[in-house]
Amino acid sequence: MNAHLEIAPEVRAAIDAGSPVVALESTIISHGFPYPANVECALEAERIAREEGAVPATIAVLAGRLCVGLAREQVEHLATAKPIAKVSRRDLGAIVASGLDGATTVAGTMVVAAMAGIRVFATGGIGGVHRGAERTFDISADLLELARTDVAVVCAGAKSVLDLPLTLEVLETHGVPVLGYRTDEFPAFYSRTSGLRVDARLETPEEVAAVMRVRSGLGLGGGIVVANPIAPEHEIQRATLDGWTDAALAEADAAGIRGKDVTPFLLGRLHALSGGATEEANKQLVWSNVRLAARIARAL
Ligand code: PSU
Ligand code: MN
Repeated sequence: MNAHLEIAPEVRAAIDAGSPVVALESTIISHGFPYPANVECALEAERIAREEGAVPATIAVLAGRLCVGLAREQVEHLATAKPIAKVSRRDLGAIVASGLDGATTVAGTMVVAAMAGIRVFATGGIGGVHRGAERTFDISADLLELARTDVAVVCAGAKSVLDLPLTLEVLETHGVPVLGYRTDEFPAFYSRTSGLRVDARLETPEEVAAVMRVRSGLGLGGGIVVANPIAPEHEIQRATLDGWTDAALAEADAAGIRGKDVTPFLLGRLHALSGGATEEANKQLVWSNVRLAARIARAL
C-alpha cells in the first residue's frame, strides 16, 4: 500500500477479506450534476451497493490524500465546494503534492481503485472521442486508462455527446473489450441504442466475472467496459436528444470551451435544455450500473 492512500476502515476490511467492493467516482459529484442532485446521486449509489451486498468505495483526493471510501460530510464537501479540481491520471501527482482536493474522473478513479485492490467500478458513462476530434485531438484519458489498468468499468456506454463510432475504434485499437450486458448494441448513455455493436454479449454477473478471471489468468492486463443500457422506462429517445445535443455542442463551440471543461459544460447544458430530463436519466442509469457492479463484485 502506498503512503498516499487513505482507505476507510470498512473498505479495507472488505478488501482484506475478499468481500465485494464497488468503486465509485467523484467527478460525477463535483462536475457531473448540480447540487443537490449530486449528493442524492452519490448517497443513493452507496445505498444501492450495500443493498446488493457490496461495500461502496467512493474515491476522491482530499487534502492531498487518495481517499477510498468517503464519509457523508466528504461527499457533501465535494458536492458544494467550488472550485474542486477534476483529476485524471495526469493530475494526481500535482494535486497530492500540493495537498489539494480533487474529484477523480473515470481514469483517475481507476488508477486509485487498482492501487487499493478494487476490481469493479460503477459510473454513468465513460469519456471517449469527442466529435470533431480530428481537429481538437480531444480523446478522453478514460480510454487509455482502460487500456492499461485492470478494473471493470460498468457504465451505460459512452456519453452521447461524443463520437461513439470513433470511441469504439479507439477502444478496439487499445485492446479494450466492450461487453454488452444483455444487449448486442453499444448503449448511448441516455438511450439504449446506438446502432453500433458490442464485442460480446453477456447475460449474467457470473459471466462477466468469468471473463475477468480468464483475462487475469491470461495476464492480458488492462480493463474492460461492461455496457449496461439504461432501463427502458428511464430512456430518452435519440431523436429527442439530438436537438439538445446539437444546441449544447454549438454553445460549447461558441463559448470556446476546451479541454477538461468540455464534458461538464455539455452535461450541464443538456440538464438545462432538457428541463431536467437528462439529469433524471443520468441518475437512474448510474444507480442501475451500481446495482450491476455490486452483483459482479459478488460473483467475483
Ligand atoms: N459519467 C457521468 N457523468 C460524468 C462523468 C461520467 O454520468 O460527469 C465524468 C467521468 O468522470 C468521466 C468524465 O471520466 O466525465 C469524462 O471527462 P473527459 O471527457 O474530460 O475525459
Ligand atoms: Mn477531453
